[in-house]
Amino acid sequence: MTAPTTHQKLLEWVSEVAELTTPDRVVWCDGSPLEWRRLTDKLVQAGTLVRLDKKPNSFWCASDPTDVARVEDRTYICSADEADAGPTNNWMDPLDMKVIMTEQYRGSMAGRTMYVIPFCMGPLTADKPLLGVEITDSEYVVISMHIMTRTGSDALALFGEDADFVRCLHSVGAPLKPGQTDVPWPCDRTKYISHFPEERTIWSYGSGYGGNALLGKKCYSLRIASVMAREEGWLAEHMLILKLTSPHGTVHYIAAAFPSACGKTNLAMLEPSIPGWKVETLGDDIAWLRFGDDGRLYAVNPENGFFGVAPGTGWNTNPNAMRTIAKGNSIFTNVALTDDGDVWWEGCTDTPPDYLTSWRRDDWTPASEDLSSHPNSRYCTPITQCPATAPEWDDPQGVPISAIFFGGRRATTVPLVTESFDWQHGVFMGATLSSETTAAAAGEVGVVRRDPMAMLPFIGYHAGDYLQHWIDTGKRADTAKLPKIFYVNWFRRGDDGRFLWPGFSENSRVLKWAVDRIEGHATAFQTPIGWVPGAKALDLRGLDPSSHFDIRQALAVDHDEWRAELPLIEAWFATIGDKLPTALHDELEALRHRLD
Ligand code: SAT
Ligand code: MN
Repeated sequence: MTAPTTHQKLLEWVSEVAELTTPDRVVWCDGSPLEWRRLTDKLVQAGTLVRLDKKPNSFWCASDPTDVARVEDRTYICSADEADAGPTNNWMDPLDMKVIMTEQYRGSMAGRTMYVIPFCMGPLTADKPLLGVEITDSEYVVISMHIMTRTGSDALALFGEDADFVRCLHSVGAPLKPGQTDVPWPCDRTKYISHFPEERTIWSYGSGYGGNALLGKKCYSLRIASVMAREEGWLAEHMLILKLTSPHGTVHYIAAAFPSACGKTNLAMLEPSIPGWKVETLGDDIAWLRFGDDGRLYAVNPENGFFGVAPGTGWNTNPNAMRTIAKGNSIFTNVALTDDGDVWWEGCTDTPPDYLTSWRRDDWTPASEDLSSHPNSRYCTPITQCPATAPEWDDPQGVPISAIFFGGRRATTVPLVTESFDWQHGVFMGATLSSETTAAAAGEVGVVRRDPMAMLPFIGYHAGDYLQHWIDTGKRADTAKLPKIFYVNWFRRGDDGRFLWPGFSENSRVLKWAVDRIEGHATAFQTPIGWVPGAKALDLRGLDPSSHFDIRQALAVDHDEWRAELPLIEAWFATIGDKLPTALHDELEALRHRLD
């Protein structure tokens, strides 16, 4: 096949990789519906995908049971200098890593097709489109990239003769000997997800799943982009972007950072419970924030689809996600398959079907002990299909952000909502963000860990430098034009373990309070940790007063709990080391002082 480009460096890189990995053939992807058809047919034949009867152009997929989430312990930032990776990333010398991985890649695509996927993160019409090319031996990756990025000929047209692009090399690491039959989900026991920030290069080996393999997502749009953003004076963040319209037609855009699987997608597509208010979505996972000519921060979603956690997504928790996937053109990975060719997962409907094929490909009935779907199972679906998508989601200028929300999953201590005193205090809130771990990453579930700006696994450089960059970003701007920063916790529980706040669509009441604060017509109490509303300041009309929720307790600032939090924050700051911004140390001392 002749290459559809005259970009010399790209051509050279493609032949170098082909020489190393020895695929049977090289295919340049054009991103067309025909290509989708060809590859999905091939995957159905291979047993990787099952075509769904009940959703048009949609597929069920079960991964190898060992390849189900991002592998943070196998994820490396290979900066030239170890000090640039910092204590929160795994580091290896780039040359050493390349020696190891070159041997892994040698012959790794034998018996397979090597696909070259040109793609663009963010609108194709951007002034300076951010381009990438993923080379992969996985058809599943190609079709997922169709959904998650702007891919194919339209993207390749932007490369010209010599445009810069991020090199993303991926192999599942499962070469086939002549005549050897393939497995439905090829992968290798050994895995590496390596980033070379100075070279804007990503090398991924051994996994076919999600953020390990769809390299435009976390690897490029967060880890590599965060390095670019620091150099160029912008922010690449793990944030949803939503548009909130009041009954009077006033519009505010909000960006919000939560660790994986804390309800970010649900918030992005929220259906407000308060009459007259409207939420539209511009993105559910990643935001690139740049200053506009007017001095405000503008957000762009670099992605083109949603890669959402399936379990817990249902008509009562996220009807817009359900409507989006009902339109088809979607891939479902590690959920359960129904007898009549549909998908199901825990929380999809109230009552499970009588019989399912589980994500492990086993027979499953409601009496089964195991879950039908993996807790990190996913739907992958185009953003354009979401009825709640805002028309301006693809605007290359992005949208001006009024508020930034940080949130985590905490059973205690952290109130439903707190407004920061100022930008620096807001950065402190983000820097000390903590959450109980979920199934989105391999490892133990339910442990409280610090997760600065929900970026801990995604900062492509030293966490201390990253926090300093946040502080500096505030200094570069006119304070009045900066977004206000809020800290939320939908997950606080009472002594008896019950949730204190109903969450989901009721979270619109918190959004409303936040924009009312921005517009200067909502009250709050000054507390040691920031501005916190009294129960009367929240619009609670229509909320069942006899419900078992306890708004007062959800909003309470317990000084003892916060005093107990101080040494935990101190210990977390100590792990960042010398590069912790003095401003954040000052904020901690100021908090201690206010609690005395
Ligand atoms: O696997 S992904 O990194 O794409 C999803 C997530 O962890 O949020
Ligand atoms: Mn995420």
